[in-house]
Amino acid sequence: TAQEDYKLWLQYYPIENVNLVNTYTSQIKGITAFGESQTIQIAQKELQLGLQSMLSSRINIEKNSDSKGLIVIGSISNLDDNLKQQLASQITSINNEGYIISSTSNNKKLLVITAKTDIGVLYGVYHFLRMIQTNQSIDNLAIIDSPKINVRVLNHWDNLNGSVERGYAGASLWNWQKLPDFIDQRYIDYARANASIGINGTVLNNVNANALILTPLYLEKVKALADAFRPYGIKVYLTARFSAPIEIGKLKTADPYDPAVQQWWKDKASEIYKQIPDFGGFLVKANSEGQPGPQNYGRNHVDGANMLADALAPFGGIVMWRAFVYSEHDADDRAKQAYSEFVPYDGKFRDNVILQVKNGAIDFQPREPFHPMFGAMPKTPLMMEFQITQEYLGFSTHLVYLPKLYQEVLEADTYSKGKGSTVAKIIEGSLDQHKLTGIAGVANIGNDLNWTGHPFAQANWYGFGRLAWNPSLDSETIANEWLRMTFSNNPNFVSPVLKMMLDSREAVVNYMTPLGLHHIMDTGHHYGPGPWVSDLSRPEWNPVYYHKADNNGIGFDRSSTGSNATAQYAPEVAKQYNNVATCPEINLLWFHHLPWDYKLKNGETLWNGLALKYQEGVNQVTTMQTTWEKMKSYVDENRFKEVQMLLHIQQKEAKWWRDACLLYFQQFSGKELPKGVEKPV
Ligand code: GCW
Repeated sequence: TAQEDYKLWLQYYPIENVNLVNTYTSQIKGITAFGESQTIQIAQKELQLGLQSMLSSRINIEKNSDSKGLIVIGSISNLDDNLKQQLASQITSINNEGYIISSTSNNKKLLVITAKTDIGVLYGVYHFLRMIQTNQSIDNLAIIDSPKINVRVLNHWDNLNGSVERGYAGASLWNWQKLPDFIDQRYIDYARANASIGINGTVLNNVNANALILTPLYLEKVKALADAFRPYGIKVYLTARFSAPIEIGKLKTADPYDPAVQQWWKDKASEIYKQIPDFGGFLVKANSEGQPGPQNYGRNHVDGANMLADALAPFGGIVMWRAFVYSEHDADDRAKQAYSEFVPYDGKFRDNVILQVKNGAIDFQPREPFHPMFGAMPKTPLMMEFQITQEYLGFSTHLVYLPKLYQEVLEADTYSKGKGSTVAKIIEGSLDQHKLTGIAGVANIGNDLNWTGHPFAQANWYGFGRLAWNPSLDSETIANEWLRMTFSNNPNFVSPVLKMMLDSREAVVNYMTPLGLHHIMDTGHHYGPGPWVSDLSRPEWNPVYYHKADNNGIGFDRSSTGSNATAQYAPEVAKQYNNVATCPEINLLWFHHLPWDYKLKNGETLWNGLALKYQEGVNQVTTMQTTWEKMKSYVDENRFKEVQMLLHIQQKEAKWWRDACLLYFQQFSGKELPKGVEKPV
């Protein structure tokens, strides 16, 4: 039923294996919770709900921890002295959001879930439930875990009128008209889902910002949401429109050097914190795609970001200043602009500023090499911005498992401090010793019954959260747990569908933009192919700018003989990308313009290889369909049919992509399609 869609990965299906149920029920005799907070009450309720549902039996709440086989939850300071002592040494190794799940060695055989804070306990409870959901053993547990990144936020590109920029799952969740007095149950369910994967912040509104969100009328509504989310460990952040002092403050300017402007932001911050004492801070898109910013007044990003940072600092707030900027003035290579604009300011930002950098230098493509800013600003904290919503990857119509993409970027080696300087280590702050660390995911959530439009797009929200907690997790592990929690533990289901998910990312790359091609989606909406588009007023809006196909060949020369964007990487990386022989073929046409008869590593010509990749993408989607057809007996009817229909569309559209791109590029290559590639009809 539609209700199953709604429950996301928190289905808590009854465990089918009777032996396993017996083992668990012999180990779990009840729950004791220490502490009074709402968070502890939520943790207790969730644990009871989950266990009762999965074990199909009643789980009692006990007042004390005297009897055998109890699950004891509570932050360390609330536990009894005996337990406190037992766990004293372990507790020092976690941070404020971390937790410990530990079986006691005494004959009571208690299972203790504890932490420094109640939020940590809630995270521990979700970890424990996940273990049961995925049918793992709970014998002799000694789990110690902490998030590796501090700020783990969703970015909602939600407008105040209820629309969602690049949102494909219905309208915004936030009902501004009914807030503050009406708290939709959906807000609670949203917070719960986020808490279950460790997301601890949410930016409620679009980076293309409307200043009205900062007016008293809206702040009251924002406060209501913050109050609803707080027990789940989720802080609220807002986007700050740089020109707000003019638009809602009646000032003549928003110049960051103007004392009246500075004061306006200080007053605004204190007004916000009066209502929301744990307000997270501001996210800012400035001087990008028409948004106002400090450059309008001849100032720079540092001036703008630091002014806002100074306003928030007394209250502990942060500024997430986006690095996604590009202008028509310097359009020889859009990929170079963010680096050029920001790297000179390394070390100049306040301590409570973090730069939010997209994973690649162009824009959330199916595949991009990692953004050269990672590793290039060691004195400035950088946070990652991933897109969970599939703007360039088939909206919520195509099944694409994104954690595969995220993992590829996180594992990329920047060489900024020699081999092993991965992007993950930079955003964890471990490479350059930063205390402020963060990761953002542009949400794919809307008010669709199933939250994300495509049932499998839920995995992208889930996977983002899991990687935000621990960027070293493997995307396969994440897909495996998500499938078990969301659908079934049956190996006949899990293993083929797991493979389908893991292959889906490469499939979309193959049928849309193989071998390093990028940004050839039809313009504006970015859905479907449009490599021919060339008539838009700004050069870098046109797909032809990115593929540069002509009779001589195809690809964007960003090597030292071209735009020299490669020079923005560490020498080791630049050298690898510059040389066509060492440049990974997955990035080939990102960095090189090559003749149609250039020989690929497999011996095929570039033209044939490209055509074969497009065909491979189509074939992969066909395989996904075949896999899914066999899964009918493991999945509820609604989700089975939805995915079946969506895969059917994806298959049609994979062919559309192949045919459109190959017919278009063929005009330049002047060559026949190789054997194995279906002729367009
Ligand atoms: O990917 C592009 C989108 C814009 C978006 C912009 C950004 C919010 O096409 O819709 O605006 O990036 O990230 O700022």
